Amino acid sequence: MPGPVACSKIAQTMQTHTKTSSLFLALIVVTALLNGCGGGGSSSSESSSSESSSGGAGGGGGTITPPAQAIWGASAETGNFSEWNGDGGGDVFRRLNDVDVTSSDAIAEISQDQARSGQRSVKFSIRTDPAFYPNAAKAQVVRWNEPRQNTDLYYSVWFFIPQLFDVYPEGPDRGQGWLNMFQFHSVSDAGRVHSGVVLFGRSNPIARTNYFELFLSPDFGNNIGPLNSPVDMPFGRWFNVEMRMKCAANGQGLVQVWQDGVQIFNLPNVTTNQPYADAYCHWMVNAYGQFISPSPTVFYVDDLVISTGRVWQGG
Ligand SMILES: [Ca+2]
Repeated sequence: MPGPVACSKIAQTMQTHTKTSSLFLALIVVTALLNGCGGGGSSSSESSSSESSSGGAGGGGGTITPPAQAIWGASAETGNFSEWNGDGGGDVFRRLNDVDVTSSDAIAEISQDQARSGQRSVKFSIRTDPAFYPNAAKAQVVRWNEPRQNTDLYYSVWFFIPQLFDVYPEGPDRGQGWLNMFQFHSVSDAGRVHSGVVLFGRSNPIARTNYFELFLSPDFGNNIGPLNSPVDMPFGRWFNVEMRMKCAANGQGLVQVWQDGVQIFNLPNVTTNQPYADAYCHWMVNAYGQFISPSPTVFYVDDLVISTGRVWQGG
């Protein structure tokens, strides 16, 4: 953890560069956050920063990442989605059945309801009750620049889920409810798109718990059924999910996932990309689903980082 001098230096750098690009400013902010500088935000950000640095969020040790390894970040403190789409390397989407909408049925917005850093985070809100069927609502942020330039990277997100959610075991057409929260698509310039790797949010209605399920597309020849995390998903506090994702065809890929620094999935030698020279991966964090209670289904994400090395250092 750096001392006040280091944090002061970062703050000076931020002041010097307030007129530079939002992407550069965002990287400085994330660097400051990753170094435990807090940012002078709300009390909630200070408490969560303290929690993460002590390992109290559920395992592991610290969360300090060497700044040189972080190649992109988003703290939502710009008040808009410029960290995502300001450089053309990503975007934000609000959709029903994959058609863009502006209604309250699918919302992705910068919010001050919750914040892990500073005063803002990204809020997702989607309508998911059975009466809304057959619509599938999606609120989503995407980055494609970094995974296209480097096929083996670490992707870190802090989630805040306000309350327990139930994914209905059966919807009105006997279809199962689902909530896609973190995923990679395999995309090609020729227009081939496959949902390759997904973290679904699942619920156990008996135990009253939520947990992640990892899904790898059988379209790529993976003979791996959905895998359930051994760790419950907390609600009412910030928690971290980090995935090392090697985007590769022909069994050369790798998927590792940690929750609050504790490894919950480790799948070497899997296929995560299509076997075409022009195929690459997109990273998406989203509320995307159907048949979920409560509706609207709401959660927040903050302090997202893409890095060439582990973001959570204590796991
Ligand atoms: Ca923030």
